[in-house]
Amino acid sequence: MPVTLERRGAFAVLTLDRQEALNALSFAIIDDIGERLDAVAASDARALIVTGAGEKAFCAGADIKELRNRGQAAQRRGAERGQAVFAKLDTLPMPSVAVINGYAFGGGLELALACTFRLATPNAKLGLPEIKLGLIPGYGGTQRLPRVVGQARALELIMTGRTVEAAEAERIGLVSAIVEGDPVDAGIQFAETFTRYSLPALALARAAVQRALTVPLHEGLRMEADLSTLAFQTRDAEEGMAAFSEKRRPVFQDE
Ligand code: CO8
Repeated sequence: MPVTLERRGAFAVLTLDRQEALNALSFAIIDDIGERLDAVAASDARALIVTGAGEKAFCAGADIKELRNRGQAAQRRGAERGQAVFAKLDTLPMPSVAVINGYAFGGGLELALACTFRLATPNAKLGLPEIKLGLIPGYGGTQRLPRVVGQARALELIMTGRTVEAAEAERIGLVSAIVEGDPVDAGIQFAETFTRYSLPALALARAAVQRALTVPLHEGLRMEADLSTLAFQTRDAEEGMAAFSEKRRPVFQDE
């Protein structure tokens, strides 16, 4: 199976496994990812880990061989389909962590950019090299990369198509950390730093931050007031504040 979805304890693990093509994204694989993400959304997993099978690649991007000789309408539908599938990550009820364990180019980096967090193994190499093919990113890269690393860096990376090594990716905030060892274990270890918190509170925090760069400040502040008021209305907020007063660890129920 080129896309597998497994359960590891409280976590869902989605693995791209098409190693002969460095886990490149055929259109069929994009559809598979969409189906797996729907299954994750309906599950009680506390976080999703996304990674690539094998030692070499997270994902080398869209399947270049498939992109050729297609009409304009088909190209547009392809880009919109990829964008729609990756956008499912924005609205998953649980956070997602991409563990970039090798090449993450083009659509591969765009998949990682759609995840809530990104980690890199020391051999990771990241980039949006579409310009070298006479193309530009089409699965969200021109929109998500500047939101993560800023406009100037995004322009430079997209217009040169250059490769970013793991250390630079960490320095510019493209990944949160460089991790050693088994990628899935590393992703789970990272996710465990926040997944004991209330899932609704995590989702509200993520929704608020996601909108910070897309709306004017006054609207963002109003939306923050709305969402933080919603957080107050959860039972978990009551539990969290009670636990503080009673000097004990809170037990959140995701309610
Ligand atoms: N698509 C298809 N096959 C690929 C891809 C790819 N993106 N990347 C690697 N492969 C295949 C190779 O063709 C090769 O297969 P074969 O053995 O049959 O020739 C196999 O994987 C191994 O690859 P290499 O021999 O090239 O391995 P190297 O270790 O020498 O090089 C690289 C690794 C540097 C990653 C190199 O493979 C490479 O440059 N790959 C292409 C990277 C790239 O340009 N990615 C961006 C693609 S465009 C994109 O993602 C656009 C997204 C939006 C599109 C919207 C459209 C609707």
